[in-house]
Amino acid sequence: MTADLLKDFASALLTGGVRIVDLTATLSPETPTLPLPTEFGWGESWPFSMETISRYDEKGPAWYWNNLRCGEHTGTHFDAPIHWVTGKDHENHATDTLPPERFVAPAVVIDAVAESEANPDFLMSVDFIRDWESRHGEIPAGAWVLYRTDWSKKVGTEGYLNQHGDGCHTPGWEPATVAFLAEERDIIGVGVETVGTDCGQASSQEPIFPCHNLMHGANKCGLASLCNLDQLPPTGAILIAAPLKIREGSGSPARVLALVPGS
Ligand code: 23J
Ligand code: MN
Repeated sequence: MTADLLKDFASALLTGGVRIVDLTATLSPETPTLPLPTEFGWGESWPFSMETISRYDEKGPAWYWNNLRCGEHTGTHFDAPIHWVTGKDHENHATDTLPPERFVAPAVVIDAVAESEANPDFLMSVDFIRDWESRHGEIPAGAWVLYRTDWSKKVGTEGYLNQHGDGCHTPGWEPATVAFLAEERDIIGVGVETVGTDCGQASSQEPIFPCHNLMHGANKCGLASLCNLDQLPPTGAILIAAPLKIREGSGSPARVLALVPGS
């Protein structure tokens, strides 16, 4: 049975019956990193940088390779539960110990493009999710919830971080919504197109950074800086999203792929 399923899957991959959508942004020195408020003395994440060791030259006549440097939470990346203080006592909560079953899972896509365009501080409510469920069915346990804003299309413009004197203005969640998803839907985690899984003004929400606080507190994961969510169906995609196996890592840049029904 299972062997037949994988055989059918292999042929669907070959014939285009299953398509792969890359949800990963290109990592470069221009990749935006999270600007946290500066007034509290909080540490800063290094941006991505790359230094060539050799490129078929005197440092290595037949080989090209680079040294890399970046924060764990740079570009399209995975947040492990250990990332937040509320998740610090879970078992298998870091990049090297998370069960790999979490890395292959179904995804639902909730479209909030119009709302985010009209209001960059849009916060998704529980009612918004319930309305989505009335059209597409209940979010299944063990699924990723992807928050579509088309915000990834703003990368390279001021509008992406949308930073003003009072901080960033990007969409996110009402605290009750992440509590609902974590407790009443038992999802794997949430994925967003913005630089982090919380809204731009999350340092003034209660609790601060509610998505990080409540999701990681419930041993759930996160995905940030996704792109191409506009190419996914509302239900029916399978996500492959795995962090690097960094010992006691809190997260890492990840290659995130979606399998979707093809022709
Ligand atoms: C640390 C503190 C606040 C936030 C974040 C990290 C992230 O967004 C992240 O990448 O995990 S909001
Ligand atoms: Mn992160």
